Amino acid sequence: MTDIKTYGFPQELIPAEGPALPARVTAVFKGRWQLITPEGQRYAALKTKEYIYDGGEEFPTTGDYVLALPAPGDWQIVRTLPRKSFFSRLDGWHGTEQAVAANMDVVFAVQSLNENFNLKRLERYLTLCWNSGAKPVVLLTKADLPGDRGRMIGEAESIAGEAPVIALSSRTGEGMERLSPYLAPGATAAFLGSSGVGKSSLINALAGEDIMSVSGVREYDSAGRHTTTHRQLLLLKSGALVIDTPGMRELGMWDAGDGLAAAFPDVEKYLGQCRFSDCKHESEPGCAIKAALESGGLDPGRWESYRLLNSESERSRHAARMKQGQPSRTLAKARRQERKYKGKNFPGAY
Ligand SMILES: Nc1nc2c(ncn2[C@@H]2O[C@H](COP(=O)(O)OP(=O)(O)OP(=O)(O)O)[C@@H](O)[C@H]2O)c(=O)[nH]1
Ligand SMILES: [Mg+2]
Ligand SMILES: [Zn+2]
Repeated sequence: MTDIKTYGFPQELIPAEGPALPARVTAVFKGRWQLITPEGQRYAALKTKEYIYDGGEEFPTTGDYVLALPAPGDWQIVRTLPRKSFFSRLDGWHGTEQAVAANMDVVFAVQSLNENFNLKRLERYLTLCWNSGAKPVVLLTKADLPGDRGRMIGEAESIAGEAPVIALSSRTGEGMERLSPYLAPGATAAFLGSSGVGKSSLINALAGEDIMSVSGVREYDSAGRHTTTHRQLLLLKSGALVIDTPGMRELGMWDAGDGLAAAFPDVEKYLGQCRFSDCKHESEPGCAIKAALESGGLDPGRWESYRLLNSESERSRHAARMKQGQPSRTLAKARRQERKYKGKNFPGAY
């Protein structure tokens, strides 16, 4: 018997009686879900009726809590339970939302202290991280490499807002202890960032053994190799759960929701202050943004980033509306409500 709660499964979502059992998605392959269940690791498919014909259930992703019907072969997933957090990005090819991970307490936005370091990309990650509902933390890896790490750390801190910035090295162990507050038993942390920044190396260092394969090539040509090929949730001996993810080539903005305001408090504080409520912040009189830019209260680079991410987010919101035939506001609200499942009564028995 596996105690599903050691995998972070909340007590209040455990059904009082069967036939469906509680499970957590540890990986997703083509049409096949890897689960940790009370009976150990199992594989499952989605039950067509609930997911396709009735279409009411959200497709589960790595980290999701689900209910599944046991079977001698593949189990059947019948329900995706409400999420406390959810990270998604734009699937640029299909113009749709791509789920990355669910039910994280912390999301580590990982960059390395070399040529991978990029503030604009970090702003993009932080926006989506804040919107996920999990706590974002910036990890700057490979602190052992020579280079101007002081400058890079300072720059990252200047845009990170409330998100802590941690410089560390899985090679020397420097800074690794600063991760422990985020890795309590039962807590889930996802590692997100470009290929080659050292996400799997960090997980191996935390695990104290090589549980994920790591690119063997040297740093300078390691970028873009994509050593990790699928998202995987792992239980560390310490009791924490980590989600390793393949490096993302690009991080397209999905509807950033509340994420923009959280990632850009320095911009947000001026919004709504303009004389005209529909101010485009271009040449209108009484524009608070323009005034803040002129007085130096608002950094022009930050304003530019905000505008870009906001317009990308608007575009995704519009695309979502067209696709789903319902206002995205409703979707956003539904998602917010989903997050607030805590303490609510869930019809356990399937
Ligand atoms: N110098 C140094 N190199 C590191 C450190 N951590 C990882 N590396 C190297 O960086 C390369 C990439 O590491 P990975 O852990 O595979 O990177 P990843 O982020 O998991 O990459 P993907 O799985 O492709 O997304 C490997 O050659 C590691 O040896 C570190 O702290 N210092
Ligand atoms: Mg990896
Ligand atoms: Zn304005």
